[in-house]
Amino acid sequence: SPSGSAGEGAHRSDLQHAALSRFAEVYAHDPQGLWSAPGRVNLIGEHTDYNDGFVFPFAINYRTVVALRSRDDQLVRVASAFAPGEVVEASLTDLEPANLHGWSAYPLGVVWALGQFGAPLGELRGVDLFIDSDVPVGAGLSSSAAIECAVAAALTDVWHLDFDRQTLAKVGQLAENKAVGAPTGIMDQSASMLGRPDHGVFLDCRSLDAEVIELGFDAADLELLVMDTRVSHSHATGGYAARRASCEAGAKAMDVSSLRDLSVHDLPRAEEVLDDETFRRVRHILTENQRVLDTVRTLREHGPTAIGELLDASHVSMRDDFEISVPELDLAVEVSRRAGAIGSRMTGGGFGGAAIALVPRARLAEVASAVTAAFAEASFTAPVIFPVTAAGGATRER
Ligand code: GAF
Repeated sequence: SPSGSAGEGAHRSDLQHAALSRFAEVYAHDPQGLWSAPGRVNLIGEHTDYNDGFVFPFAINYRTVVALRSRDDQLVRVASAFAPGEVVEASLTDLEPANLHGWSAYPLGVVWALGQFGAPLGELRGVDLFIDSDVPVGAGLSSSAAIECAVAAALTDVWHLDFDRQTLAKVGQLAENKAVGAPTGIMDQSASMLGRPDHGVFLDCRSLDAEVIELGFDAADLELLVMDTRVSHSHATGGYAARRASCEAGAKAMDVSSLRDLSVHDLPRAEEVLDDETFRRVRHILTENQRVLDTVRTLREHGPTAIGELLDASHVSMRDDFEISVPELDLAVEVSRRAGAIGSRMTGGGFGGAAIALVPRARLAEVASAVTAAFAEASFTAPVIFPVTAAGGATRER
């Protein structure tokens, strides 16, 4: 469970040791190596990724670890701390997305997706895998991308595949889209592959050009607080896909291949052409793309204390135009702001999950207790509130 940034090194090594010993228990031999990949927080740029737009997430100090050992045959066996006692077996040569279910669809989906990107699965040796994670599940922090990226990084190493990090992000996305069945974009896997300590990943989802940009929260005495509402979301169900469909319909009605071809200057025409609901969906995307660019520029020119209003405006746009917020997220945002956050917004796909608040260190305790108290007052499930720091991307740990 979330333990904050304090003692991250010690905590990270605890998670690794647990995975190493659980691997040995399950498979009766030691793993040959250990890999990890982080979850992410999106600072700004929501639902813009599948519209070929801009995003600005960062990898966080919560990770998924994968212990692995090669086999002499073509079996892939996967076990995980999420499903104690269960070992799922598949053959490298007959993996099909339609046959993958439950938690094992994530790792096995990645194996299949590597094959789709050209890995010669028929010529490779199988593996035993064990997966553990401290990325909160269902909180909108991309626990699924963390699994996909950790598995993709591990397999790429042991199979000596020549894939760069952007390609591995696409492999993870393909697994998510086809094996898990969530029609998500490229943001989460990109953040998990490309993250760097104290940096955000500014990504153009059309060209896939990525630039890491210093966040400087620590130097400015700011903390990024995650407020997990405990309202569980799933992107494999209705709302996310419906928003994606609205965006596609909006682009079509505006006669462009994607909303990236439009900017805020096209809003007057969009308002004439589109029905009210589609117009509001499109307005969110066009203004959000602009806010990502403004955030990156503001951060560079004036530092992180100056980006608060952009975070606030992003939340309002998601709440009113894109309509993906829930009362718990709105409350967390509103109360954290009143208690001293300089900016606050829901993060991730929406319909639950977490909000983030950028908070002066001196106000941290006050913000957390105000939000907790407001949730109790509203009879909402108690939120889980913890700071995160920007961490490095997928890597071999040992
Ligand atoms: C989820 C998806 F996985 C991302 O691709 C992105 O669309 C995000 O929701 C919304 O910005 O995390």
